[in-house]
Amino acid sequence: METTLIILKPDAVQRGLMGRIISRFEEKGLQIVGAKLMQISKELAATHYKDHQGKPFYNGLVGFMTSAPVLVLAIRGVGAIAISRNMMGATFGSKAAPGSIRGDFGVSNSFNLIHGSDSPEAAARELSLFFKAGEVLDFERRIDTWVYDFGGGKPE
Ligand code: IDP
Ligand code: MG
Repeated sequence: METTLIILKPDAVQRGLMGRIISRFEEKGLQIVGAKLMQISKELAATHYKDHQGKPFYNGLVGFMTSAPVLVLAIRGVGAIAISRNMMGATFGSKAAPGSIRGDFGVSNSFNLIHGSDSPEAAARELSLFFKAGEVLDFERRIDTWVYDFGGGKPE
């Protein structure tokens, strides 16, 4: 099982899209194991987006991400990182495919609704930035025996 960090960005919160976006992850079968409504500080945004420092869009990105509250989620499942990235769609709302979250709910390239970790290393780093020990929960869902095929002993 993988756990990934998802952020519903300020535009998703302000536009009232939190519930619809969370529903997509739940309907897919992924498990929400952490959730926090928060306003990101400039320092946390800079640490989170450190790989983008110096890029032309960096200052706008940090300004946007700190402008209003976000909903931070920890989402778990087999292959959750890649599955979530596919569900999010391409970075730019103008290019993201219909059926994806960015493709269905937005047109902007910078106000693109959602962040998702892009690798297991990024997920571990980002989860530890946004959640303290004990805030990401381990709990059993009975429905998992129907979400996954456990016939081979492990979830498939
Ligand atoms: P990702 O969110 O799909 O992983 P990244 O390339 O990691 O995309 O960029 C991080 C965020 O920075 C994007 O989600 C978007 O909000 C913003 N961003 C990236 N490239 C541009 C750009 O060319 N113009 C404006 N904003 C951008
Ligand atoms: Mg990225």
